[in-house]
Amino acid sequence: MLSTRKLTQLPSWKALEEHYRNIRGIHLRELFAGDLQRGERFAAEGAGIYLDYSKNRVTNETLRLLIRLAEECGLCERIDAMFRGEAINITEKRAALHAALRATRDQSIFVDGQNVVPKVYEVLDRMEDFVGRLRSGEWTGHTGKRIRNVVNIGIGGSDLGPAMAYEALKHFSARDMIFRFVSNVDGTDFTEATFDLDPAETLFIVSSKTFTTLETMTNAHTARRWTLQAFGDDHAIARHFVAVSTNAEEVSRFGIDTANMFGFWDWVGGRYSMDSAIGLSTMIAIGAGNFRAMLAGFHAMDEHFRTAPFERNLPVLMGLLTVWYNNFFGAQTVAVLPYDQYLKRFPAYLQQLTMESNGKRATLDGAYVDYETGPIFWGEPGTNGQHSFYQLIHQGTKLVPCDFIGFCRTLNPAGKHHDLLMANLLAQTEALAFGKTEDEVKAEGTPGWLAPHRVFEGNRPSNTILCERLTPELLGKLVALYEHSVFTQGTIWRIDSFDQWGVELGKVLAQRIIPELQSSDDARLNHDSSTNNLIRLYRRSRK
Ligand code: G6Q
Repeated sequence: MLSTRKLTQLPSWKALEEHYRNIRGIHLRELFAGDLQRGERFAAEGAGIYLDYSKNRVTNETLRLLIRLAEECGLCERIDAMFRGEAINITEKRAALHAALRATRDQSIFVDGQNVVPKVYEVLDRMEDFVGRLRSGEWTGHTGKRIRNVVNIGIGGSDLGPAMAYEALKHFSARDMIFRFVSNVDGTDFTEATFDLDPAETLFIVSSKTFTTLETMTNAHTARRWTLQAFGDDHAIARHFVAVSTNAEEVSRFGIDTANMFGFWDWVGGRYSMDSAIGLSTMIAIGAGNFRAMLAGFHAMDEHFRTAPFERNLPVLMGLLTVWYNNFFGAQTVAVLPYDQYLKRFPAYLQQLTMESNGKRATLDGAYVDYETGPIFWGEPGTNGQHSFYQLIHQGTKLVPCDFIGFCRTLNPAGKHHDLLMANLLAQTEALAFGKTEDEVKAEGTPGWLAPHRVFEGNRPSNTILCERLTPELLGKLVALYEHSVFTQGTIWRIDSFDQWGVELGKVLAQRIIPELQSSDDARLNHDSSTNNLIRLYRRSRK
């Protein structure tokens, strides 16, 4: 039951503080030596994903207290409220109902008294029809040529999910088509994405929930000009542009036929939208059947999160472990290390999901926190990272909890590659946990003066997320795992994980600076001396 006490005054928080003092000096070597079954016991499986969390600095007592913390913070009630469609995004007065996007057709989920599941399926069915026509060649460009290139124009939540999913599921994609993603307002992004494309074979998907975002609308207008330059005919727009948006009026003003607009709803947050119509490019790439399999994967993890007891609930366990290191060990970051080349964009995707959701300091009741909230998420695919930043994780002065993500079966069997890849993943988790003592180093014949440099302290925590194969279904499960872990953390920290006020100020200030860069009236500059000076230098250089 949710306590009204301050987080740091909760009995479980106090108990965790004391428990931390007892455990911080204990090495993972001791924990493993004291329990020969630890590797099997500190593990859980959910929706077909296996989580080994034994290489974390936790005991049974830690888990008991963390779960008590979740209970005292009302996690059960918050999960129910989310799945019931309550307006848990309180600062925007909205539900956070991404789970409805992957509900089964026969489910009923109500927002303001309306069952939203039929609407979700109506859009999915329309997407499927459009994708079928496009992939079969029935939908052609203005000159009758088949569409071979798809360019998604969007940013943030309307870009990162589709871009990540395309890379992650490339193995399943239509190999005779080209997919590009334009997000940055830097003209280079558009230019490089289109320089080798034939306009007659190119479809733009303008993906924007609001259809007013500066970057997306600037790129969309550039795409419009690029298309008109090729055909000199306004009618071409309807064949080469479709939209994904909630704003029909703006879509139509842009010149896109609203029959070719795919909608979603205000209860879908941008960074939680890759499984809505924002995933149109994904569906074109992998086909409707694979897209539905991805949704089924999301749903399976939703069900696991909603129903599994906390001690066996993967998102809850991962969320609580993040809180454990963030708030008690003072860890500042979490490294996400997928050992799969297809997941190269996954850390970037997670950066938005985690940091835009939990990088906040105001609580739900409008007070400021007196504890740390969301850590910095970062990472690179293995094994590349091993040859760069892993040095710091192994021997640096900072504690960096790591999530290792690996697959038992590769999509591209090539000799012994996969065994080498997975051996490296396992070796890294082992090295981080157990390290190498000075005695061991010296026993190898290392001279005394060099020994300190070759010692690995160990006791560096990691999760290992082990999956079968990187399929569309699995990707859905993996994303949902992190979505719900983020929600678990936000619930503990009592913040609204679904708003993003922190992106507003910079946008407003940019609007003021745009005309100032374009004018030469020095007298009108009224910023601080640094900003004024930089604006002047920029103007001078442009002359
Ligand atoms: C995500 C954010 C943000 C948003 C972009 C694009 O949760 O809300 O990243 O997705 O600003 O917004 P539009 O889709 O409205 O263009």
